[in-house]
Amino acid sequence: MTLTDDIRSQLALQAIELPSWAFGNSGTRFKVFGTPGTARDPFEKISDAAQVHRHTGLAPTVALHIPWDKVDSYADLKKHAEDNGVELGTVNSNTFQDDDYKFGSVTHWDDRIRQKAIDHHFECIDIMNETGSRDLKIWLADGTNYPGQDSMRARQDRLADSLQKIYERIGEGQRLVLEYKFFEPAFYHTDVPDWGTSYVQTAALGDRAMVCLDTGHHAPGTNIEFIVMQLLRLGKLGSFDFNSRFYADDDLIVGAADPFQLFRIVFEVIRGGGYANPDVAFMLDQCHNLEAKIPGQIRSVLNVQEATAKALLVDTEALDAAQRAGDVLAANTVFMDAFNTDVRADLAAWRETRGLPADPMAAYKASGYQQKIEADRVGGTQAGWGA
Ligand code: PSV
Ligand code: MN
Ligand code: MN
Repeated sequence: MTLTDDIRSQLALQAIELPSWAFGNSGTRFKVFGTPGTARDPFEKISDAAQVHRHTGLAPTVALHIPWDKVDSYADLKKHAEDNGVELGTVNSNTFQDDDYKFGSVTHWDDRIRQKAIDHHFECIDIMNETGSRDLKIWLADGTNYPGQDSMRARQDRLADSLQKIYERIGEGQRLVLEYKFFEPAFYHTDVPDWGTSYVQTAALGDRAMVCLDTGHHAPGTNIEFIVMQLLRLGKLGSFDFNSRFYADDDLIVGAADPFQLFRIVFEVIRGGGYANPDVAFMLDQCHNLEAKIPGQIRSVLNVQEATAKALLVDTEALDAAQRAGDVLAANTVFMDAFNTDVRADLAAWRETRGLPADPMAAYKASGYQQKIEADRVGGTQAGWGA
């Protein structure tokens, strides 16, 4: 099987947003290993993200995280991004690193703390107005550790109320995207644990409130592509946070742990009309603890591109016919034939026709950028997952 002109033109539409935090140092609760050349501020993170787009043509936007990416002038940051050939994208709020949020943020029983969390989202919306960002992404660490610790019902009601206030501030062309996660840091209950809760909460808000599906935020064995199908069916899939996991929220390179799962997810996106559809943002949410960060992101977007090429190769007519004939094995063969096709050479040749390097990983290595940042960025404090 080879890539057709139609598949190539579909692939040309692909855009994957990069997380600014992937360019800072990160680690586990045991240790954060510093890496030479790591960005020291939001400007340097954007410069590094731009390298990924330069070598792949796949990553035209970069997501910000506030307050980690707080700067004096967002106009300057926006200009810096544009000068480097990328744009600023989604703004992520952060209500999980302040002592006040020990028992919750937008779900807190204390009106003062709840208002503080709401005000933080207002600040994020102000920033979005300056950066020209469309999406406000909300992930909440809110939850409890012990049965009886707090009223789950009351927290859900406060969540609805807080989200309503935030949603009212969202501009015409903007969206509120609510991310769910089944556990961590809370271990007994989480206030937005699953797609159903995110769906119920965003449906109550209105059309500009959508669900964010982070691929690492499900219990092991969950059929994620089913959730993708269902959210697309309901018109509520706003964005993906792509990454991969072996155990929990590992935030590893997308497609590294289970390339077949990524293929199945992308297949459902395409079938559900979510591909190259501005309503469904493709984003990465990863941390590169051990591997180099810029090539780690290059590998990630290439993995998504590869999975997409394979998913576009599925012979949907043959699949349909086999399904309607009740031919289980034939249907599965059509599916597996596409997945088992090696598209790497075809993609490399196609990249060259578009003025991109056939091998973006090699091109980055040969560019000298890594040596340059290692030599230049000697003073100051490196950015970390958190600053
Ligand atoms: C925490 O689990 C998390 O990884 C969420 O997935 C967010 O998207 C990300 O942090 C950034 O806030
Ligand atoms: Mn996420
Ligand atoms: Mn996560």
